[in-house]
Amino acid sequence: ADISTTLAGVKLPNLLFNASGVCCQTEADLKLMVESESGSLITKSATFEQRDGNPSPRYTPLPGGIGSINSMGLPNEGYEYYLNYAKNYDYSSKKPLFISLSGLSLADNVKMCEAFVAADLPCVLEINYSCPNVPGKPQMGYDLEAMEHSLSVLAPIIKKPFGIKLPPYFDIAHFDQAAAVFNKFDNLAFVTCINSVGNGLAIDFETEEALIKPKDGFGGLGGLMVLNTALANVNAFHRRLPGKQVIGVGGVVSGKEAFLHVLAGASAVQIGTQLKEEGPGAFARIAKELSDIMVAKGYKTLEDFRGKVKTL
Ligand code: RRO
Repeated sequence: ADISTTLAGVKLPNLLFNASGVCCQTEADLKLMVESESGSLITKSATFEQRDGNPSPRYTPLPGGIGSINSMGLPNEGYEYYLNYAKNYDYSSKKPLFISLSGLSLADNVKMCEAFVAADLPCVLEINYSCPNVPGKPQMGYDLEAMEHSLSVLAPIIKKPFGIKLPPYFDIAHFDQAAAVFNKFDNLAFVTCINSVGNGLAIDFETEEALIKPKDGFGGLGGLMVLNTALANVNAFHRRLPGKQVIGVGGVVSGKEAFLHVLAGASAVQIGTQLKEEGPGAFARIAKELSDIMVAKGYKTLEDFRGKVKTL
């Protein structure tokens, strides 16, 4: 089956790529993504300056394959590293490049966006409004006024189509209010739903210890345990943002969950925890599984079933 897609006006040979943060901090990581069967790749969220992030252990899978917890704390090489990567990227490779930016202030986001715009590259920006793990920095996605102000400054600077990475929302009123903000910005082309479910706590039963060190053990939850929250957010924004696209992320371990994300309305699907655990071979496997599901169900393209979840 044809699992190609178009995002923000750029063609992806298939809808799968990494969730920002996984396999994308260094050039070596990004090389693995380029060599994989992914349809695209996105870089680690960049700040203005390089960061080491939080103390380890700061990521662990959870027992039973239910997911993962992380409090990485935005370790990254600094935006100039990713700008340089973007300048040297082979855009003829058919795999478009996405760049995640997560400035610690609006002023930093302005400076980083201006630098990317000045370079006039065909890469696409995804602004991260949802990192849950920097001590003292609330997730901007939960402060709609601050997010609207940020978008009102950044959208005219970026000018071309761009996207934002959102935290999960859990209330219908919040879906309505957030969508009303996003609909004010014409060049906001896509929303990526969801970032990790913030500030979970994982405890080892035997040792009675938290599983990760930062923030007294609190960290973002990902993987299968967040699938249904992710599907709800994808579908809620797909319904509320006509003319915009949604990237689905959360709980994709096989072709089946990728299929469900598209049914909920996703135009592309990112993979985090499963990529971290399985490695880049996950892309070829999940692409094949999704294609097989489509053939079995009689769907030829993603448009045949995107957003077509049936309600009762
Ligand atoms: O680096 C992190 O701790 C991190 C980030 Br920036 C994010 O957006 N989401 C996440 O789960 N971890």
